[in-house]
Amino acid sequence: MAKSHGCDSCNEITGASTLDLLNQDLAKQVRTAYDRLEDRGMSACLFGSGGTCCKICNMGPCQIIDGVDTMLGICGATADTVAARNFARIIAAGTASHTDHAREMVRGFIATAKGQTPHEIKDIDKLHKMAKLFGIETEDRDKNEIAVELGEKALAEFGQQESTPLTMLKRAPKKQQNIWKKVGVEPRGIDREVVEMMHRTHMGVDQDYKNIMLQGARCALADGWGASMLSTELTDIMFGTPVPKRAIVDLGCLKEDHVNVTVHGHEPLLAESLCLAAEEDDMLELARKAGAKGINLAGVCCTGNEILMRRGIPVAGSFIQQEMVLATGAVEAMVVDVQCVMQSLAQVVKEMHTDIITTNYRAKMPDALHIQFEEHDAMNSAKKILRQAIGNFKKRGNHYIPEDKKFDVVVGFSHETINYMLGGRFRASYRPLNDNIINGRIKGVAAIVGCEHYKYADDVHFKIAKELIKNNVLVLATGCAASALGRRGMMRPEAAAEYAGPGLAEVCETVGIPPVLHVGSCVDNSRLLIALTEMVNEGGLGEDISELPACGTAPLYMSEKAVAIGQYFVSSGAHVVFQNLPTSGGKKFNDFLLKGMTELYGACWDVEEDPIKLAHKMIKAIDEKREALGINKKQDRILYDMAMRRELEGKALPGMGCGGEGDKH
Ligand code: BF8
Repeated sequence: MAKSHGCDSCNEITGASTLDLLNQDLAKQVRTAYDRLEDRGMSACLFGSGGTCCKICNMGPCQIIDGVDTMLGICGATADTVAARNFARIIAAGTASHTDHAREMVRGFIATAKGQTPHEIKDIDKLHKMAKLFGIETEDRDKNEIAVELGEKALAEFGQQESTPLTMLKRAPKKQQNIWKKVGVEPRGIDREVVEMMHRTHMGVDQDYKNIMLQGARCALADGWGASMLSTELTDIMFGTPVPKRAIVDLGCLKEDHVNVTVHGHEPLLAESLCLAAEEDDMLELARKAGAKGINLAGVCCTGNEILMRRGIPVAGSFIQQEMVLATGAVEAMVVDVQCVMQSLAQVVKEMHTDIITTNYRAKMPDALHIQFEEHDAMNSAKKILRQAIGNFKKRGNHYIPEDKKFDVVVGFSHETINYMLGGRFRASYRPLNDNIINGRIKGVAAIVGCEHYKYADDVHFKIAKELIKNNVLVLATGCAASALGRRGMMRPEAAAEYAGPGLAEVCETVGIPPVLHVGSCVDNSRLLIALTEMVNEGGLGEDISELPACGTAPLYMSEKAVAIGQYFVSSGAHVVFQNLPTSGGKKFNDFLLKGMTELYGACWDVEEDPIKLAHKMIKAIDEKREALGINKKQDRILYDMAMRRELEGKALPGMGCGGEGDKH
């Protein structure tokens, strides 16, 4: 392997498609993040990494050293205060990103209900459930009328100023709600919590790290139980709640004889419109005239996860593969909106026929083409984008598609799916999951979520998941972590027999599910909050989330959003392990995150770089909960007898397991 791509021995790159591509002459001409990481030639600043570089006012920047009196901030700020302020601002930025995404989805939802978009209100059942939660009358009312009222009430939650907690908090277990009330962290309005967080971390305001983190928790909760949950649910109502689907992931999903259009970013309004437009006769005719057999849409990052979950559209790549997707030379256009889009993309395609098309006024890029996506004229916007891509097909030059590098996946595990998958369509319930946890077949539930980045090996998610499922822990995955696990074959039902411990394998094989379930995009981590709540409500596993044998990790966190997600899980009672946190420079503050928070929420943060040790920290956390619940006694493994199998098999999903015709949904 050549020295290029920061890949001397390729220790950090193990993904088969990436290695294959980087070995091609075409890709060797492209500068990727691996090259930039190596070329930078300097390690990360210790003050920045430890969270003690303060650049909040212009007296500094001040580098603080904990315990050294001469190295306080000029204002006297201590390492703990500075680390807490910086950490809280990361949460605020992450929350703002999810919030702004969610607001766009709610606006799109209202426009859809008013008939101003090509979409429609699809999931009436969920519409009614959400309407009930918001106190909206549904009887004898048209679905669009209900949806307009729901959308407007949801939109009001962003700007809400009063001290009424956000509506979605009511979905949490009662005890959880009481904890938040007692600690004083119930979010009041979504935007308000971000603004207050930024204010409280301004120079000379909140100087008590514990108090700063009360607002940090409130801000993060406004993300998880507020913005993200609204986004997930309203998007489901509009585009359909995901149900299990077979699909493929990885670079091999690009097609030689099709116009390849990749959709990268986060807000699915654009991607859904492209999906509709790509099926229209005039677009297909245009593609054929250009010499292509059709239009092949493929996703990247979380937009990819959104259309994968709902439509089974393939994911070409996740965060660390975005440059690789382009380096194939086989993509006619990469259409981007907001978040996690690297500025290098336009440079990667400089000598290629590919257009990088920005589509959102909030996110433009030098050297890219901008075609504004107008939600009120969505089809025309989408067609304009597709026309541009089709026009490039004939110009495709040297290219290489690693065609054999793709994996089958089964995706679409919304919390509703998990519900009827294990409980059966006519008796949807988390009971069988809880029972299997109580009887020890399944040790517990782990979430592997969040990003990827270039500083660690690309098989970290895989190693963690393998260790967890070997120990009978059911894994739920979202975001780029989910794509990474899909690329390692962990989302095929057969993965249960290959990797899972006997108890988990037995349950997975009986129901016909993979041992790693794809739950969606990063915003869809809110689905995990609801799944955990359902487990509590089902009974037998404690009264709040902190009592459940459950644990989460974002082992390759890159984005600020991952920290907001981590904090809303911790504040909701779930133990969370990251590879590192930018807080180690403030000892007392760091200890507070890693231990002290437990007193408030029954859960705290944890850090561990080694993937196997990280998995075992998660298993230990799960075992401790089992111990506390009194269900950790060594039990003789009870094999399913025929009657028990028949009982569960009757609940399997169509096309998976042995559900048969009778259980179609
Ligand atoms: O929201 S997992 S790298 S794409 S931030 Fe970004 Fe991280 Fe991927 Fe999606 Ni989430």
